[in-house]
Amino acid sequence: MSASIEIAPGAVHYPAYLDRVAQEALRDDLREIVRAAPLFQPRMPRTGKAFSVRMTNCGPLGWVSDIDGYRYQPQHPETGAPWPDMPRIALRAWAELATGAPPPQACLVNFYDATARMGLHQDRDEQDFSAPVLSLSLGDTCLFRIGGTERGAPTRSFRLNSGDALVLGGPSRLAFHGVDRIITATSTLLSPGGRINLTLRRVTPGHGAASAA
Ligand code: MD3
Ligand code: FE
Repeated sequence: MSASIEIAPGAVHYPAYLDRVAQEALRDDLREIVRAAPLFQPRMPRTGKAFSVRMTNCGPLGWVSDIDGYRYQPQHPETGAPWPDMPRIALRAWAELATGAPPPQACLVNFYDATARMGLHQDRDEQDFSAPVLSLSLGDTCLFRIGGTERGAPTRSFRLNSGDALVLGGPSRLAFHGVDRIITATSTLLSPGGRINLTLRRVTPGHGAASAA
């Protein structure tokens, strides 16, 4: 396994966790996932303002956002079909990096073009926060920002490169975070460029001692 760096308490960065062959395999799996579960444009609750990021999901549950709110649901919001299975490479990363956590239930897949970004937010739509969130990055590098558990706390910026994994557990599970920008032409994995991020999450409490360690 690659070396890891704790960038904040409970936030562990694994640069180049996936080698090029694994990145290509995951990219090809995602092509099939998007065929089965087309990208959709999430919208902000209440205002209906469109996100700049397009999304899809895989796994038993998917995260969706529309004028009515944020939620997890078992079907695609437009096709009504169940979400496709999670890629094996993503499940393997969870088994290896989210040690002891119960199985992931949702894998949100975010697609960034050169101008997309994601504002500072917390991930708190899950019923249980004891499992970490696992992020896998593919394609162009992004400048990502992480702060504390209160919005006003100081933030720090890091680059996430293609193949990097990031595990957000412990005190960082509820940290504010966002993507300030994509740094174009930093990877040849995706044509015509852009970035894909997968976040694997546990949504409901697991059973037994699953959240230990
Ligand atoms: C989770 N995605 O989908 S992933 C999201 O790169 C999201 O697409 C970003 O935020 C992306 O909700 C960032 C990495 C990340 C970083 C910090 C976190 C996920 C986190 C802190 C707490 C929980
Ligand atoms: Fe998030």
